[in-house]
Amino acid sequence: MRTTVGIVGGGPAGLLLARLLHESGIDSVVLESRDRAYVERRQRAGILEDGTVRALRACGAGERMDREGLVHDGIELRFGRRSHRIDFPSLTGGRRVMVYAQTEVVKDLIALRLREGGPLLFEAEVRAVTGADGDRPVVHFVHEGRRQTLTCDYVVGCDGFHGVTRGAVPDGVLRTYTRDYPYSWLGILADVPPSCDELIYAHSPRGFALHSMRSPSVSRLYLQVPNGTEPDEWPDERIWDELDARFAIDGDWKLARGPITSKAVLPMRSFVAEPMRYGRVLLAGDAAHIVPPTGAKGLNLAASDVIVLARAFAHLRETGSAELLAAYSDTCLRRVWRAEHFSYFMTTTLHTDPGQSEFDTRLQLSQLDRIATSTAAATDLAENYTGLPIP
Ligand code: RFL
Ligand code: PHB
Repeated sequence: MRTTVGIVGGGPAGLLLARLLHESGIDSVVLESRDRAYVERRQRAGILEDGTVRALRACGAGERMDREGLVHDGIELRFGRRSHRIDFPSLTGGRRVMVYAQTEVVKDLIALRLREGGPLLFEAEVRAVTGADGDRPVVHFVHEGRRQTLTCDYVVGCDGFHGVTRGAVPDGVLRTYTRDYPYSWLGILADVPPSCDELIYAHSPRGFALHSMRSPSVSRLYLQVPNGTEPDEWPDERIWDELDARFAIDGDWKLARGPITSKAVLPMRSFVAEPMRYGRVLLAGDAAHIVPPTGAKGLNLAASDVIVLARAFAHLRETGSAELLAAYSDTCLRRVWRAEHFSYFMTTTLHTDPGQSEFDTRLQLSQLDRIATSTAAATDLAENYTGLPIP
């Protein structure tokens, strides 16, 4: 097989890239190791930045999002038994976010890709990418029990944190930066209308909690738990009692309970790999960087990487100049590091570290109070949360 751009991984990064390239008349092949049902069901992100929403709309993938997605104008911060709202449009010159699950974005992009004729191969497991520093990199994969190769002009690794494409960058060239956090999230889906109109990020003496949603009838909630926690240690009643305790404020507010339909524990990590390009191999999305989910940035960073990359490929096709491709890594990394810092900041300001002193807690509360009372501090949060401009 042969193509212009070989795309490893059919998550949001790979699928959006394939769509954007198609719009510019550039052919690509997407190889995805899992089956379609698995990829469409994997529970992950829920918040789309303004720039991600616009990009999905512009490439024809926004129709159902605009019908079913929930536009949010702010978030609520809870700490010290009080509640504070951060209003996004007034602080950012009109930016908002959209609650529309990653599962739905992926379903919409897969449907579009198959309608435009693919190629998108499921259960195609990439084993290695070779020839990054030559003219024709090759993707080696197994599909329907047969070993195959895909020869490309360029290969883009959109294969997530555990993918293989990053391995095409030699050890002496690749630099990685990692931070693991001493806590995880227990995430649940529940068949109950959300108890709030906007997301609630709660700092409490018992640890962090987040109230998000998937639709007017499905709630998504998270609790900070110790690393190594098994979901079985948390029967439903214990989860609701703990959420109640962490969201508690003075005044009336009640958390509605309902049947829990999914329960999973997620570790938290920050990771960056530099550079995001080596020869004719490029990395995008979680393959190059991950963030703890507290800033709602992972999916959005994956989208902004491939928006920058698709523009660079279109520029190459139109002008013959590889200048934008050469700048890809530097262009993306500046925004990536900003999102890394914001995600780290949200995480460490809202969670309770197991070794945290009373002094550390007072610093967190002071920082949260500053955000709640200073327009400058709230603006900084709102700009980062709704998403900085895509370069
Ligand atoms: P993905 O989604 O991991 O997709 C990679 C794809 O590559 C496939 N693959 C391979 N295919 C072929 N051959 C191989 N050898 C392969 N190895 C892997 C995989 O099967 C998969 O389909 O990466 P991508 O596309 O870069 O997208 C990144 C996002 O998925 C991720 O950043 C977000 O989900 C992070 N995240 C959030 N991001 C947000 O922007 N807002 C949020 O609110 C948000 N919440 C979250 C999150 C992530 C979470 N988890 C589970 C990590 C909440 C959670 C709970
Ligand atoms: C989600 O809805 O899954 C979600 C929302 C906001 C976050 C993380 C996850 O910061």
